[in-house]
Amino acid sequence: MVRIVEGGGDWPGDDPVRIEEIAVFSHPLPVVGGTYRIASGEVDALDSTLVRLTADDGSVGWGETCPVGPTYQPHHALGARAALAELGPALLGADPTHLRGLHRTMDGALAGHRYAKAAVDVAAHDLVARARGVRVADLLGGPLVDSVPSYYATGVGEPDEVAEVAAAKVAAGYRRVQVKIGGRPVEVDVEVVRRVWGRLAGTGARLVVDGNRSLTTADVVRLSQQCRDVPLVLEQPCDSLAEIEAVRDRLAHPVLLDEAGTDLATAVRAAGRGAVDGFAMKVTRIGGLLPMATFRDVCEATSLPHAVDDAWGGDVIAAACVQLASTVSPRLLEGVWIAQPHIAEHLDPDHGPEVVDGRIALPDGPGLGVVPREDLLGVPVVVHG
Ligand code: 0XW
Ligand code: MG
Repeated sequence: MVRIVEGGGDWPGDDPVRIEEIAVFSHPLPVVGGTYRIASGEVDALDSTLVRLTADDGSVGWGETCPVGPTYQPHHALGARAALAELGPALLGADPTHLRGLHRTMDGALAGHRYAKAAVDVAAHDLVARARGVRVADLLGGPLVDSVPSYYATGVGEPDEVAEVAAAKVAAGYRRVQVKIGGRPVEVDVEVVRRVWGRLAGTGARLVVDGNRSLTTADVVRLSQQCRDVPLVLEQPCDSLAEIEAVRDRLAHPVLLDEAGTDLATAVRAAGRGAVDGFAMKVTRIGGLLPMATFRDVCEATSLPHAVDDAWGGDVIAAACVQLASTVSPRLLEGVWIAQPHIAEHLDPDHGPEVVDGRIALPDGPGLGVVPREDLLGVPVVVHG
């Protein structure tokens, strides 16, 4: 006879624990060094949402979600907090150790809004790992490395200025540079690529050119053809997967899917039919670490490289990215982008992830390896429970 257990943990012998409180915090993250400009818009300060889950056995976990403004993808800060307000009552009493069950509970309370659910998912992973005294990476299959490569993303800028930044970042240890383009005549973007490659060629650094959905299909074909001799990778050059597929035969370069990889199903289908050469996946866009681990395994099964990124955010989401990325086969890991180089402060000043010589160390300690200092966070905007 098969007995279906409601909750009770993912490990035999676990005592069921229940979520007793969900606290939601808003935390401003001003951009260091001025405006960050990408094709979808300009940002000067981001509004991060942090979630603290507390269970009835006293265990605690932290999650975070921070859209990079309201036009990068269909996510925005107030949307995340509205979704969490909707999810809160359903989550009270749920078992945070039953990670799949937690997703079912959230999906039963609210359709979509994966970027808000991701904050709960990350907090639950942190809670479970901390309670067991292991790292989140151990829950996700085990780390393969103790540090992961990062990459530097420039803003949209003038050719010489972007080339200077790219060269400086390679000199600082980055082995991969992502250059943002778009929102202006494609001739300027071609010139950016040429100037940047003029500085990077021979250094061993890899170049990625990210259009953030902005180029027309005609312009991405033009750019790719005019830069045939530059061994770059294109990232999300036009708006949709359909647009990318429409021009892929006419491109001289591989293509990574970013914003249009809206969920696991889209990514699985794109991987299955060979529609793209890899992904720039965000932990929050796909809905958290549980679906991200499945995505990682799909990419490994199909030999597709991918980045492990988030759109923006502080120590909590950065640590979540590093924990997951440490479990990715190094030959397929394109890099881990965290916002730390653009942020003034750490919410966990002692353990906040940092890019050093182009790499990020896997945080020590249980759970995510970071714990936000609550005196830096202030009071929650909402508490359920
Ligand atoms: C470079 N990122 C990971 C950070 C910005 O939010 C945009 C993003 C991207 O690749 O599109
Ligand atoms: Mg991108």
